[in-house]
Amino acid sequence: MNNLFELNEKFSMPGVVIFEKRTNNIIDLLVSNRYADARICLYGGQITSFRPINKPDILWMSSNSNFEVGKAIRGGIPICFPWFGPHKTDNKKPQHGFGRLMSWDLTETAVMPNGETLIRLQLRSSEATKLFWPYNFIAEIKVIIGKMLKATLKVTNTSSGHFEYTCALHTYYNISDIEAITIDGLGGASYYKHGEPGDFKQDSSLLEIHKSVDRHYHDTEAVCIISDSSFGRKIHVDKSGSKVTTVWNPWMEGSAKMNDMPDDAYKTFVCIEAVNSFDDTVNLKPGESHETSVIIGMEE
Ligand code: TA6
Repeated sequence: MNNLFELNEKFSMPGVVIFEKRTNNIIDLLVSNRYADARICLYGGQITSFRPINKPDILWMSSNSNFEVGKAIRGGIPICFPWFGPHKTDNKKPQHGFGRLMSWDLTETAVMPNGETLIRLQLRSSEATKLFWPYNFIAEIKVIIGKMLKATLKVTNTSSGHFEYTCALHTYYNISDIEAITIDGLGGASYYKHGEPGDFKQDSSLLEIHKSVDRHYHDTEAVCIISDSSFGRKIHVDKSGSKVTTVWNPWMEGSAKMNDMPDDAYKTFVCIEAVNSFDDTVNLKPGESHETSVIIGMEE
């Protein structure tokens, strides 16, 4: 359903959930409760804003992002599915899969007993998804907006045979200055570098970023903490169902090459991603499901 009138009739909740149309018929769902404000774009099933009351956004959004069918939204929490990164064998297929390039159906909006808001979105296999991937599946994004933001991608195999997929909750965090933050949690973890052979290890307990970084830390389920003294906050990044954590920042040259972000955008975001890929690819038998979650919160 992608009709503003029908969405309002069926899913709006006065004072809590409303809908807003962007250009190109793309619809956003806006949540407001006693803990936070949030915005979710039905295109891509992408959370683009999570703002605890009276605080700067925890998620970063590019001011130059496309909001156009066929193009990815730059910022928030893109859902990479059913593959992470380039397709393994066919470079004509979209980077990071088709999940972020399709409209997701809203299936539920609800207020929880503690005042948190629950939102569910679904993407089911269709002729359109089978152009890219031959399997039957149901993918669901469950979002809980409270003091913390909890986002879960649940994938169920509804095919008659087994399939495997890779995925990521590719979260962009809003920071004051990339050179002023530290990331705690990955000390001692091993990582692959994007596009470079070998296995590396982070010896220091804190990660500081002073050049482009594209690292896939493996065998880690650790909580990461982004300490941002200028913003006077620590962002807690917890996850489950994922053993790979990717850290990405494209730096100056990379930002300048991407026409959907300002040239100096790299200064104000860092991606810390909950990933299933490499040695943590998901294999599902018929009827089985897997859940990949992030739990994001703030300490002052
Ligand atoms: O997750 C890191 C990464 O795969 C990088 O290699 C970088 O390309 C980034 O994602 C962004 O990808 P995108 O397709 O959104 O430009």
